[in-house]
Amino acid sequence: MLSTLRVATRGAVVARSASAFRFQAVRAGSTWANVPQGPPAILGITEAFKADSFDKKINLGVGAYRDDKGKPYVLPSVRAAEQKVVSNNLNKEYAGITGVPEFTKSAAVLAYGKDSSALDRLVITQSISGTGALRIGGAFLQRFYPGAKKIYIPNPSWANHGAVFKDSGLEVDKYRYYDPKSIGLDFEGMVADLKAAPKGSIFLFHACAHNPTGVDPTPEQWKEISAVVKEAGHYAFFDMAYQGFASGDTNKDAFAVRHFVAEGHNICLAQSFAKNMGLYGERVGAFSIVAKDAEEKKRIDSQVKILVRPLYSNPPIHGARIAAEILNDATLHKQWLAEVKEMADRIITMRALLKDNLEKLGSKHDWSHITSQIGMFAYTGLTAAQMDSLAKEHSVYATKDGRISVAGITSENVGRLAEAIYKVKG
Ligand code: PLA
Repeated sequence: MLSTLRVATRGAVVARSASAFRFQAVRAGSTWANVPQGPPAILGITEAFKADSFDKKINLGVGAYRDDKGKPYVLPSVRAAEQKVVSNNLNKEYAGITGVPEFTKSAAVLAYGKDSSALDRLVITQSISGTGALRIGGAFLQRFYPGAKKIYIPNPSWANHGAVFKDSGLEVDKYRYYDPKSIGLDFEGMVADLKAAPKGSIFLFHACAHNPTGVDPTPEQWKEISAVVKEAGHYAFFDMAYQGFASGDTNKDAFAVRHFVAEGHNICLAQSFAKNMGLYGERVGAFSIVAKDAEEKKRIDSQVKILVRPLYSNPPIHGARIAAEILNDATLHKQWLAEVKEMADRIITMRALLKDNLEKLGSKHDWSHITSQIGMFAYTGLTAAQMDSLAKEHSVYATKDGRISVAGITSENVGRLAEAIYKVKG
């Protein structure tokens, strides 16, 4: 087989140079000869950033919090909790399939609220951070959702949502969300799309700090969305990757989730502790489903375990133990909430500074969306070509959709960033 291939290749390249011929021959002879080159993912931005030798380069690609010196930040509450975990001298045995119970119990309380009716009928499993939670959810819906195996995600959405759900075997469609003209929520379009979808459709909602737009529905709008979802018999899947990051208050940011549950929606939820605890690489998250009652909970729980076991057997323990220490220790919990608020506040300050700097430079554009948007990102409205110029001419790296991670802006680099944006956009 291989030699036939080589012969065929040889015949086809007679007229080409010897080096082209050798390359072809090697490619055709390899098992992976047909693997196509894919486009770089978000981490490709970090690679381009690292390869840039300019000392004032700025990386606003990935949504990772930086302190005002531009350095990765480990929360003091996390350091303290980690010390406690280490000094407890625990063993390294496997966790159960659904993870560290002290963690999942407290993660549920953080999301749903301590008095939530959902807590007694909640199926919850620890997950490989938010992405893993979404993937377990996608797989569960693919296997058991009684209606169409299709999920509607906002347009735009976090770039990975489509891929996660497609790889889970769901069809992916979009609903209107962002209006580039008003640089705000297309609430009417969103509601119209919710109403137009076939009854019993699955909808993904960003619980707070929508990525990439930083545009969230107001509490009043959430109430209306909940009513429309109920009327249509749709199923709500919440992705809460930024609890605390939007407002600085974990309760406020959980409004949509808690309102839906109070209104009788038996939602499912993906939680991440990457951003609000800065546990990015520890991969701490949870996936939960609100069941109808204890009997249903038992059945769902058994199937979640059957789903997780062949995926990764059971989750890592270290990060979950850290998060559990913080959530279950009153003093550490309080300290952590103050630190979340501090991070959210620094981001808000950087938004204001960026806008001020652009205005001082004489930019005639309306930059008010930079301060009205919330969460980690600013959706600048810059085109892919302008983002390219930012990278090539100004060593400012961010995603092509015009999203910049405000968490990467500092008092020192904000001036240069504003100048760069002003130069490419005016
Ligand atoms: N959901 C949303 C909306 C997100 O923005 C992210 C992360 C996740 C889930 C998953 O995060 P986790 O698996 O680390 O918990 N988005 C980041 C990182 C911050 C990334 O793309 O990987 C972003 O830069 O968009």
